[in-house]
Amino acid sequence: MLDVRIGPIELKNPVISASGCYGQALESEAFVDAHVPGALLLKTITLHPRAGNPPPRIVEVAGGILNSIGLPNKGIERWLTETFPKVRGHASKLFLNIAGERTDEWPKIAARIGATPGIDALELNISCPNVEQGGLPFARDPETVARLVRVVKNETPIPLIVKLAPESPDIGGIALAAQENGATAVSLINTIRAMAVDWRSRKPKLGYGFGGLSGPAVKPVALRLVHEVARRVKIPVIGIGGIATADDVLEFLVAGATAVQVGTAAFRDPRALATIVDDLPKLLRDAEVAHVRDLTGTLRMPGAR
Ligand code: RRO
Repeated sequence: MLDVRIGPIELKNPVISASGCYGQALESEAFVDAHVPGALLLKTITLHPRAGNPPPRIVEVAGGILNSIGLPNKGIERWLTETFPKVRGHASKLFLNIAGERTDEWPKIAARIGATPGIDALELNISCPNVEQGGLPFARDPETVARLVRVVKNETPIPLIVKLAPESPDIGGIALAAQENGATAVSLINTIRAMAVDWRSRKPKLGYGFGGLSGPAVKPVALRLVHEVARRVKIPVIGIGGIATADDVLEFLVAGATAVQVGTAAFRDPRALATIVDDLPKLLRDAEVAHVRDLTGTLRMPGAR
């Protein structure tokens, strides 16, 4: 009733943890067993170790949170040798989110991962700033994304999911560039650039100054973009953005997603992933839907738009 396919990957259910919201290993295991989601997707790993951004890294705003974490991590070498052995085999499927700061870092990370058994997909975090282009995100330009997917694909046989940024001028064009260069799927949306201000101190509330908005506030934006992208590409679309209930999951599927990621909801309710997975079968039964896949892309749009 719940199993879905993302290219060659079979997921037992369409619910995946969103990058940054479960951990870089099994940090959230006390709340949600890593086998519960269809796949466990971990927080971004870069080529070199990074300290991350100054605190505060997260602030609450109406309808969600802002974050500016800044990719703190030990780098791919230490993640593979120290962390991965503790995670391997503990999840139904394991997806790793990766990012480079310059174009040549991406294939280096991919080459280090190679064909490592136990990593089922790589999610390319193209929202990250490209230091070679003055900090503009890789996600801005279809040619840059096309090249990135090609060079990563040259180094690893692991399926690639390209995580799209909501602010790309032509998100459908970026998705097509990913598809045409061998991506297995696209996921969207990453957070929306935003800020919170403390007027008394005249300071931004985040240590970095600005960050990314996520949570219920972004859900309508994400639904619209999932719908737009799903109409442009043939590869599976993974919906992300403010999903907090099983109803939210099914809305994204109807809009065109094959699977979804749940992130910010876990900060409010650490058991959210498990509750959502548990609630799906009853919603489907009540609506007499035999299988989640029967819902994907079934949105009836008024007229031709
Ligand atoms: O680490 C972060 O600050 C961060 C990343 Br890499 C991302 O892709 N999205 C986000 O909201 N925060």
